[in-house]
Amino acid sequence: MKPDVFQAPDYYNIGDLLSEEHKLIRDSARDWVKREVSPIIEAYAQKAEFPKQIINGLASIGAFGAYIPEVYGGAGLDQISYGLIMQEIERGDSGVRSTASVQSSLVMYPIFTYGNEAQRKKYLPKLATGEWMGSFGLTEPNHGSNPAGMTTNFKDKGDYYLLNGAKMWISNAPFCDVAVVWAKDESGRIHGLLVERGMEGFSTPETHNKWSLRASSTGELIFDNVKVPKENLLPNKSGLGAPLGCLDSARYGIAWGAIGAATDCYDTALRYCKERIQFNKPIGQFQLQQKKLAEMITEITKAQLLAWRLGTLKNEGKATSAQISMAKRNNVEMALKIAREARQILGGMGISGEYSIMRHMMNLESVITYEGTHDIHLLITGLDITGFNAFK
Ligand code: TGC
Ligand code: FAD
Repeated sequence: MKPDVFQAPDYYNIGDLLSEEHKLIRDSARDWVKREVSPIIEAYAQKAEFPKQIINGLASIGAFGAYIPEVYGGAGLDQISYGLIMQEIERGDSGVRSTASVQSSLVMYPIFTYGNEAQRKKYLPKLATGEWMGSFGLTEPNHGSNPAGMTTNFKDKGDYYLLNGAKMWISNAPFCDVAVVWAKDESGRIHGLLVERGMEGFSTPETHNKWSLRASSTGELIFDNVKVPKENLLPNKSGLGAPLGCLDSARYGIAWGAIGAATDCYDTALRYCKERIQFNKPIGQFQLQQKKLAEMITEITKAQLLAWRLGTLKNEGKATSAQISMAKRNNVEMALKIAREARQILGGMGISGEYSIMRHMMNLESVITYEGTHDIHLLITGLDITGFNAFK
């Protein structure tokens, strides 16, 4: 892969809206990605392996529990800082951002928000340093967009809960130390359970043959009569709203992350069009290539403003789930379209692993599907503005 010479576009001086602390956090994450992710990521994506050696570095830039209080090992930062960290990581690779999103928003967040003090103290410090890695099991083979239909269940056996069922498409599953698992009790109510590696009957086979998010490890969570200690149930919230609340946090991070992937594709295409000569001119002199680039920077700028405003609403505790859905949906589609256009600007070189564009493009095909598909987010907006539920 070519050396990383990325320069971040900021057409509307959105950087001026950030505090000095935000800029420091963004720049240290950006430097770390240049140093530790860019040189290795293409090789790991090609061999379909998560680069475990970057776990400590991810922890050091605050990627694990950015907004979790310091007393539990988190970085104690605000929501804009969390977004900026996700943006910079996904500039490197969506799969690496996935690992960080899951750890922060889907594992640490529910333990912090729905767990008791003993659970917070036991798990959060280890998750913040990356000593332990987590996964989040909501999706099942027959229940993806409709998690309310899940069949994974547990029975109260007096001293413990007996857990049975299976989850699929689970990021970090093959190497996780603890899984936040959503399952129904005997009355059909959904609860979160903390299932640890090593519990008898718990296995995590890896999912192979992915063309997307190849540098992220994906797998199943299988529960065959797993005896889960009663103290491993998250006590402070139950019902579908509990996992969906975690998704709000992860979807918010993705709205920022997608900007990172888009800016990497745009920056690569902009540089290439000034250097590549055809018909005795740089291809950037042709109007058709300028149209592509002008539209890209316009869409990136709109997405940056959306993410920043959403971040300020989140900091004030005012962001609604529907506002988060709109930003996730818009920004991921924006990034995917930009990746496709940027790939064309590079011609044949666009498909080569010498450049990051094709990897971003393939990754974004997962990002547009997970954490609620593009269509599900449209229906969430539709419900919010009309009051009519078109899911069912
Ligand atoms: P519905 O009846 O609408 O809601 C059930 C309860 O949940 C509440 N609620 C929410 N709470 C918090 N945040 C949200 N975003 C919420 N949306 C709904 C709601 O108020 C209600 O509460 P209560 O107290 O009245 O019971 O539920 P529904 O069954 O009709 O489903 C609605 C729908 C389709 C929007 C929802 O099921 C959905 O979002 N489906 C998409 C599933 C999804 O996103 N799965 C993601 C799996 S995790 C993942 O992909 C990780 S990838 C990680 C990575 O690698 O980065
Ligand atoms: P389906 O729900 O079967 O949807 C298929 C199509 O039907 C989609 O286009 C969808 O939009 C459409 N559709 C569904 N319902 C409706 C409707 N009511 N109206 C109109 N159209 C509809 N899950 C986790 O729990 N944890 C993870 O860590 C995780 N990581 C993932 C990592 C990767 C790489 C991938 C690909 C997925 C991951 N997922 C994870 C699962 C992801 O959240 C689901 O794939 C996603 O929610 C969609 O579910 P599905 O694949 O079953 O598609």
